[in-house]
Amino acid sequence: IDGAAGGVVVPGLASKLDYGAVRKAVEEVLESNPDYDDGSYGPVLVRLAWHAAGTYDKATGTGGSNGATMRFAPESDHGANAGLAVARALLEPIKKKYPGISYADLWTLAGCVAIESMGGPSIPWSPGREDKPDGSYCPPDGRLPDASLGAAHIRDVFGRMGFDDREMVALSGAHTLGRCHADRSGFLGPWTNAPTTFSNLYFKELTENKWRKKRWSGPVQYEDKSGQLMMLPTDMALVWDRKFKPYVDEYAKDEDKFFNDFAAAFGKLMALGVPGQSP
Ligand code: HIF
Repeated sequence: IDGAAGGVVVPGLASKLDYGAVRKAVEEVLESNPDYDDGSYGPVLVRLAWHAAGTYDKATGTGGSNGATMRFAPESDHGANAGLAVARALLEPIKKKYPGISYADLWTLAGCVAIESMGGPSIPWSPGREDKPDGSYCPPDGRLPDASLGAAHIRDVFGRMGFDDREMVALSGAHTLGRCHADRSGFLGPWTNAPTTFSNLYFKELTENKWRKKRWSGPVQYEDKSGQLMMLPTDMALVWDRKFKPYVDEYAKDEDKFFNDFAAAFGKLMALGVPGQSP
């Protein structure tokens, strides 16, 4: 990670920022509340980083993590961002302690640190994001994916950001982390039995477990025989689509390959729209 070690001079700032210290501060909050979900804030920090970045539109160069516009309405109130106030509040004391880091850098760095701390690969990340001053810079609603749709929608949304099929499947492996909350998205439950460990378990569950529609009054989602694990329609689309499926199989078999491809794709996601870093 560029800038991870020692002090780095940030353009426009007189002081040096110790990104190593910021990383350490993030690590310290991850398991600071054993009663939160599965005992780690890691997954919701990964979701914050990705929702900040995933609004990017390659064609117009709008959206993306640069700006940290999710601090403001209307983006903070977009349905897709329900529950992320928890993650933003968690990072507030770190921002106070290290005011030289932008929110946009802090949110994306925190997501990367969370992945690494939960056992994942090291994600390429560089500072350089600047915060926008108000909500007039927010991207329009509807740029983040709708979990009730299928393969065509996944390609629309991630293609708009500039990802190919392999990258889309690699990224999807992040759903090995965390869970769905009825009061945030309407969906319910974790994808794996190890939701605070980064691994290729999501792909193993997708290919080796049996999935059926859950019978309940909530939105369409899939469950395994135990009824404890879940998949979203967009997750099932990866095994139902004949072009996505070979990558799912590959990552289920080869965790090293998944880690390599994931690190590159997630690093690319974090860099979208960032001056000097975006492809
Ligand atoms: Fe998620 N995702 N995601 N996601 N996501 C949820 C939770 C997490 C989609 C929908 C949902 C990605 C892609 C997609 C994480 C990380 C990533 C939830 C549940 C939904 C509905 C929210 C809640 O109720 O709390 C869709 C439709 C995606 C496109 C296919 C990324 C690849 C997998 C880009 C990604 O990195 C993480 C982590 C969580 C868990 C959050 C938590 O609080 O535990």
